[in-house]
Amino acid sequence: MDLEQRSINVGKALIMDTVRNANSGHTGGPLSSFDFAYVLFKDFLKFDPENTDWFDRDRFVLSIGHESALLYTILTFIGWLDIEDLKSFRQFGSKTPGHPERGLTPGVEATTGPLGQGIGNAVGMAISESILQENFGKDIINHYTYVLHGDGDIQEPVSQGAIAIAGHYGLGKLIAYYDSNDAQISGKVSRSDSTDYAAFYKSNNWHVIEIDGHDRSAIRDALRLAQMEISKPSVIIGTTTMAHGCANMEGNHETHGAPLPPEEIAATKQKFRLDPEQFFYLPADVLNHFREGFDFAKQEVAAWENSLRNALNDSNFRQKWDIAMSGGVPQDVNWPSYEPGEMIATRKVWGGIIEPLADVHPTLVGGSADLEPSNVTAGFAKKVEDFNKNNKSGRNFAYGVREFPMGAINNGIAQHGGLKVFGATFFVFSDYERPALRMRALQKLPVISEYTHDSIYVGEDGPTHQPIEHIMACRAIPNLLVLRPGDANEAVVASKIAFEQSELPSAVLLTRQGLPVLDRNTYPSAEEFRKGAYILSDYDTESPEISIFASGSEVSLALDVKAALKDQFNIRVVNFGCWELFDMQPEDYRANIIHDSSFKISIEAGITQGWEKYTGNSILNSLNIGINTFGESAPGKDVAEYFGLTSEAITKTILTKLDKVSNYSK
Ligand SMILES: Cc1ncc(C[n+]2csc(CCOP(=O)(O)OP(=O)(O)O)c2C)c(N)n1
Ligand SMILES: [Mg+2]
Repeated sequence: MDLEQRSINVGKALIMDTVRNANSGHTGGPLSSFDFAYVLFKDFLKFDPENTDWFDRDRFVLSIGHESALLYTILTFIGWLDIEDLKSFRQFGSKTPGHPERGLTPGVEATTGPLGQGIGNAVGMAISESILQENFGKDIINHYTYVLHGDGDIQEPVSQGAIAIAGHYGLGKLIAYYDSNDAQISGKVSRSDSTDYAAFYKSNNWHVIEIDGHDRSAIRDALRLAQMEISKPSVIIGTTTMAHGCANMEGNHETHGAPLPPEEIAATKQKFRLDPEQFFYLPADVLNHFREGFDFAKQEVAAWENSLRNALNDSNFRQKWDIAMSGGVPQDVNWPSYEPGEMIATRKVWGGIIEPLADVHPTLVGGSADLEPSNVTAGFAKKVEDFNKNNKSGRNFAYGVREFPMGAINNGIAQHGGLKVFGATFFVFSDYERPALRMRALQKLPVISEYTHDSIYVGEDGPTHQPIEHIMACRAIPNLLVLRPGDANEAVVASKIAFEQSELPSAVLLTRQGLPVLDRNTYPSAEEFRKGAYILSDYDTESPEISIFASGSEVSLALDVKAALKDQFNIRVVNFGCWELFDMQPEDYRANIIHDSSFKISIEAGITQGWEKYTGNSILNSLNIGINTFGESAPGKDVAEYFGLTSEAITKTILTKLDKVSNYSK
């Protein structure tokens, strides 16, 4: 048996042992993809064996995240993990969690497991490579992005949207491998699918190569062909067999998500000419064989480091490189500011932010899911031009009506590093992007969502387009900053906060309708928004009676309510635009805002559920004003009136409530 076949057998035995030892995990798929993964990592993938973070490494995404045992085995061959890690597969605190987690395991580029999104991530990485190469030249940025996917990934529509974009953009250095093993959890793929995926990929402008996925020389030829095709992304569709190589269970879909029975493992090891009594066996001859290209890799890295040192002598290059690598915002941005007295829709501010930012931030990218005029990204698009197959230096993405692919792609851009990225749509369609929001929050990727049309003030488009539960649904995602500024100057601050993040993703919620620009001579600076909640207008006397917490368009409404009730009550108005930032403030700051004996009222044009966190839920001492049903189709003002979101209606609600409260207390 040649050393390569022996190495493959040893790798497959490691996978079987790893899953068996954990008594949990996936075996069948890793065995069907192993031939490809082995060839890719041993002979094609460019990486620095001594530095997982080398910037010009080829990227590899395991979209089929349940095949984690496959990836961990390969990472053990490389030396980034060891046998002890494989022995603690799926255990608490290990570097080998159930599904690959970026940031936890060296060599894992993307957290995967929710099928389909990894393909979008890879598309984002390939876009990044292309744009960064335009900026920094081929000596510095020149790598491939590989993605391994299965039947489940390609059935998820998010992948199909990302594939369409990749083909449209002509991402020639993106190479996918489809492990087509005709098995998924519930049986044969034909139970649920009769799509011709070769034709599908072709129609999406991909270069398609079909091979026997267990023929390693065919895999090598296909990878070379894929690398040579530079005008289109390539997919290698490998026809494979589930649990390939197993003694008795080859082809059995039940091997998908389970350890193999010990007898089957023993029989398979025997078939592989390995000792069935030996577990976690990884001999030196196999390791040395796998690592025979490492010396060459180290030379390649040294040459690259030399090129970078030379390039950094040029101050223009250095400046751009520093901005790209820092992930921050340059100092010299000409941020807009707005005068009191005007009515300005906060979405209008977005254009005023990203356009001057684009002037001084060469690696700022982003776009809208076909709502360019509404999201006010058209000026940006005109200024930086569309990225497409004929214009790799374009920095605007015309995503089309593809919110979820947009989200997954933007996550990939952030995973790659080097670009600052935003994606825009209507707030109501954040639902369509939500699974990507969750994955970016989980991975701490500082991607920005600009969500406009943030409430029922959308108006005539009606309940389908009016966000109701969305703001709370976003707040429910850990790590996600949900920023709802109250006027144009706060919208500038909220956007700055979003662009400054190095770890936290954000959703910037902006209005369709005009809002009064607050007079900052009367009120504290808009920079106070950074605290998440701040006192906009305090009690006028020592006896606190009512405090009102409001966000976004309801902030100026709260000020109107205060004005209407000022003769009867002593009222504090708190601008409560970002819960997450507020929760990060020191305790005494938070206590000052929340913990007094005032009657607490929240006002927000969305569901009230959740505000009790700050107002308390005492019937006697709190009131949550909002909308707990779906919206209505009518002009925004009329809808607001219908839901009682006017100063008159709120004043009445408060008076009625306080009247009842005083009756209870009697
Ligand atoms: C979005 C999503 N839905 C469902 C699952 C649960 N799940 C994990 S693997 C799998 C089947 C995948 O089949 P395939 O990609 O062919 O993997 P193979 O059985 O070949 O390993 C499913 C439904 C998931 N991980 N992600
Ligand atoms: Mg499958």
